[in-house]
Amino acid sequence: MAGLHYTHAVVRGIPTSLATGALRSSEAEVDLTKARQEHADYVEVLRTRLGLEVVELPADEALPDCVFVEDAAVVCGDTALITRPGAVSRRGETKAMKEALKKLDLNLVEMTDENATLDGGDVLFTGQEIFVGLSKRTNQRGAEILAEVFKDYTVSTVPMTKGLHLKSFCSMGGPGLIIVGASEHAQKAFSTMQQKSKYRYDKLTVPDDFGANCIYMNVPGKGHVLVHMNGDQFPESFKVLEKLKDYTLIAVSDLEKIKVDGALTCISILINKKTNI
Ligand code: CIR
Repeated sequence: MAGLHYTHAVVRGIPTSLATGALRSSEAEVDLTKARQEHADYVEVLRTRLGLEVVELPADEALPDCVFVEDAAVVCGDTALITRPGAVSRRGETKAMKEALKKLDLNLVEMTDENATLDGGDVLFTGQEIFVGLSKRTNQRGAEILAEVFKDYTVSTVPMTKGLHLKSFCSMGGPGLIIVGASEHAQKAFSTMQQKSKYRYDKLTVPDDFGANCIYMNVPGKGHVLVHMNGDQFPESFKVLEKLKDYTLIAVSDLEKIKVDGALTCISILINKKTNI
């Protein structure tokens, strides 16, 4: 499978404004020092354990959610679609992302249609095809533009009834394997994906929806590697993931960013330059 190898990552710093200004569904108070430490540890994992070249963009105080870079662009092969995020307060995040991806020599396409919205967190690339959640942040027009840009792949929509983004409750766990949360809406979304696909996917259900948000990579010399949230956060999901055979499992902490609805995939954009460019 071509798609689940990566060479580069783009991340962004955490502004102080995250604590008070980030969009969120809960009231829990964010400890910025801890959040920054967790983020530094995550970036270190990308660099040293996954062997990625990491581009770090500076935080922007005017953009409280800017650490969640995944939403500002969708990168697949040598093409990057700069999105039009669903939340107006997040639209400014695309500027720095566009410049960073340009420097990486990707072919850039910008979503300029004022009727379209798309957050990268709604986009699940399986290596063979793309699923896009129709959520509070991503609409039909956004999904259509995504399909026009990534013509080499089938793009199927997944209507969402709950949850922030499609990947708030699922992610790739390996070639042909999707990790899915146990909630009714997460399971329903998986069934929709399976019904719309000509491929067969294995499903690994974990008890916690957020616990299903992992980063899978096939790392040269290491094979299957899965970065997942540690046992302090989702002990029951952790137990399920621990059973994955022949995997290198890397546990990281995401406690502070979860308070503002950010999971593990949200805080990096993964790019494959070697094989596709
Ligand atoms: C938001 O509500 O937009 C941010 N507080 C969290 C975004 C998380 N991003 C993602 O799931 N891709």
